[in-house]
This record gives sequence, C-alpha cells and structure tokens, in this order.
Amino acid sequence: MRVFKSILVMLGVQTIAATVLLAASAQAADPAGSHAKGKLPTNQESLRKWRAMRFGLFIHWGPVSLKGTEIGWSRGVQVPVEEYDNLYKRFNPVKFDARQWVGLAKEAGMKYIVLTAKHHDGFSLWDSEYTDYDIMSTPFKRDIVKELSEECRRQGLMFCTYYSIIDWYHPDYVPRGKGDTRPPESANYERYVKFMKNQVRELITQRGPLGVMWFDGEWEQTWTHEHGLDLYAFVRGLKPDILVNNRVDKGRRGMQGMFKSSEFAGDFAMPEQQVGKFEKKVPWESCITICRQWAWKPKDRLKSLDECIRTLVSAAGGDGNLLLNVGPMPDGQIEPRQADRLKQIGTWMKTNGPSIYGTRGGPFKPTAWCASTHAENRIYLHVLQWPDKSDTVVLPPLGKKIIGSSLLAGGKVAVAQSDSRITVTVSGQHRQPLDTVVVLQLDGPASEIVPVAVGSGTE
Ligand code: FHN
Repeated sequence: MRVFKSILVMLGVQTIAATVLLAASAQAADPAGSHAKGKLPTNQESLRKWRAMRFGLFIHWGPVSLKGTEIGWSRGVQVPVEEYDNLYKRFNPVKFDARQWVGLAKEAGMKYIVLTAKHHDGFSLWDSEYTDYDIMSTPFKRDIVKELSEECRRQGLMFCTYYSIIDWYHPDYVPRGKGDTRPPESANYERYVKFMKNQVRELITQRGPLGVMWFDGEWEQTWTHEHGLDLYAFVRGLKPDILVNNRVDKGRRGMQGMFKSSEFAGDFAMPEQQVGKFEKKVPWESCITICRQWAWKPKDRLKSLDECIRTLVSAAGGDGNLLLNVGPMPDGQIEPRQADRLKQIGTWMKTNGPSIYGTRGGPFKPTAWCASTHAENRIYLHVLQWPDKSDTVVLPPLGKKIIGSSLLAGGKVAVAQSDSRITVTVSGQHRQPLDTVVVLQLDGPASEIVPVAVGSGTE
C-alpha cells in the first residue's frame, strides 16, 4: 500500500531506508540544490512550433465529474470535503477512449492537448509513485495520462500536462481549502514542494514527451517568486526544449494574464476566459471554456459555433493561441453536443485553416467586425461582420502594394488600393456565414508592415 512518503517521516517512522529514500528522492527532485536564481531564455524553436499550432484542446477532468460541479472549487463548498475526497472510489470512466479523444481534437483542427493531470483537488490522473490519491486507486485502474500521451504521439498531436501548484488534498499543503478542518500547523510546505517536484519530474520524464508544462494555482501566498524561478529552472533542467506558462511564477497580471514584468519566469502569458489584446512581442495563449464550467456540468451553456470561430479568429488575429476547454463526463465520454461543436469547428478549419496555422497576428489589428493574420507575402483578412447597407469595407493603407486578391472559400472579391485607403468588396452571394476570409497577395513580406488599428470599416 503506497502512502505519501513524507507521512512516513511525519509519523516519526525514522527507519534508515525511509530516510535514505526521502533524501534520494529529494536530491533527485531538486538537482539544482537550493532555489535556482534568475530566468532562463525561452527555447525559440519550441516557441515557433507552438505558435504555429495556434489551436489546442484543454481538458479538465477528474472524479468530480461524478458530481457535475467545478473541479477543485466545489470541494468543501457544493460538495463536503469528506465526500469530495472519496469520489475516486466511484470513479470508473469505462467509456474513456484516448483514441477517440485525440481523434476528436484532430477532427476539430486542434494541434495539441493540455490535460489536467492534477488540479487543485490533488487527484492525480496517472499512476504516481508519490501518492495513493491517484487513478490506480479507482475501480478504473488505468493510467489516463499515459494512454493520452501515447495516443497523441500516435496521431501526431503535441501532448501537454496541466499541473496545479495548489493542492488542497495534500496534508503538507497550506493554506487549506474551504471546509477543510485539518489544522494548518501539521503541514510542511517545503515538504509539499518536494512532493510536487517529484510529481512534475514523473510527468516530464515518464509521461512525455511533453510540449508544455502548464502550471496553475500560483496565486496563494505560500508560493513565492523564488519558488517560481526554481520550479521553472527545474522543469527546463529536465527538458530544455519544453515551454512553461507564466503561472509557474508570480508574474501573471490577473485574468488578463500578461506578465507584470520581465523578472518573472514563464515562456508565454495566459489570458483566461477572454481573448488577449493584440500583442506580438510577448507570446500568449487564451484559455477559454466551450461551456461555462471548466469541468463537466449537466446542461451547462454551450458556446455557439459563431462564438467559437470568432474567438479563434480574434486570438490568432491578436497573435495568440487559443486553448479551448472541454470537461469530459464521468463515464469517460466527451459530451456529444460538445463533440459536435468541435467537429463543426473542424469543418470550418478544413477551408480556413491556412488563415490560422503558421500565421502571425495583424497587420490590421482585431476589432469587432474584423481580424487579420499573415504569412509570407499574404494577409488573411477575416471579415466577421459586413456594413448594413454596403458590400464594401474600408481599411487603412498598408504601405505595401496589393498585387492580387482572392476568397479562401472561393467566389469573387474586388480590392482597390489608394494612398489613403484600401476597399474590399464582396457581394452577398460570395460571403461566408461566419467569417469571409479575403487573401491579399502583397509585393513583399507582410511581416514588414507596422500593425495598424482599423476603424468602423465604413468610412
Ligand atoms: O482555478 C483554476 C480553474 O479551475 C481553471 O483550471 C483555470 C484554467 O486556466 N485556472 C484557474 C483559474 O484561473
């Protein structure tokens, strides 16, 4: 029976074996010894590949799906702690099929998957050496993380794991979660940090290859900037080409998610439940739910296809990635209506993918009625809304010559260019319902154009 190794020491079981074992695992968990100092440069090749992917699937899942309440946050609130912490005994997602999940992400046009390996509730979706509170203690007894990682490799998607620094279950983590009456004095936070680093090392070295180590739960006061720098260096020491989001440290500016300053660790910023602002210097990824809750909730409000496409286009137009979240059901299925939405997005991506994948944002900055992306000598103008009584939209000049134009989905477009403006005309029968993508061929690289704000499109 495996228990938290730190508990053996806490209970005063001072056998030589346990002490040697802990010392060894602590050293292995923290080869850098004391907290590492300073930031490391982002791996630019990994960043380039990740940016080119543009679109990923976020998955929030765990035994809490049995209750249909929010993962982590409903512990000790809608679900009493005792009940929440024992849900795993009933968690048996017999319909889980990694091939189906990865196939659905691929069909949606997604290029990577981020799975909550451990959320704030402390439950580990893999066979962890460092805890019993994991998937192997459930009736299901299959390593979800391993199966998903291997299937991603088979189907050519990048696999990434989300890991919460907050762990309201672990006896050494403080502050305690809501409704948790265990005395905080019995906790040992630094021992928890060693436990956490052991688990992170397990994920990176045994469940990979991981493209991104996606941290969360950095906001409680026990986690410090020093911890953040050290954890970032630790992760990069285990896999130098891995990317780490900015929630590893204390530098995230709230839900807007950008960096407070360059002193903080992390390779990309993290707007949450909102599309990031146009920003080309600092890499960013918006994480947004396809419903309202992160974990599965019966009859939750599902975003329309229009909302999903508009969100994706606005993120890419702002030079960011979109990580769109689903919450699988307790039986292991992704809810059919969420799956259908993902398939609809995939159908759109089949035609419009060239305007998303491998592009950078701009040069026309996103606005309510349009966004734009570019690659090489091409600009992809996404017209999301046409003026009421006109087939023509008006854009500011670019300082580059437009030498050709077309519609990505086919049909006729007329483009005129003067020193003061560009006009784009598409009659009704050639427009697309959600987003008409106009390709503008330039006489030189689009990346040389200074990004420009766009007016109402009618002046
Ligand atoms: O508290 C979590 C929340 O449950 C969810 O995981 C999101 C996803 O980014 N992150 C935290 C809230 O910022």
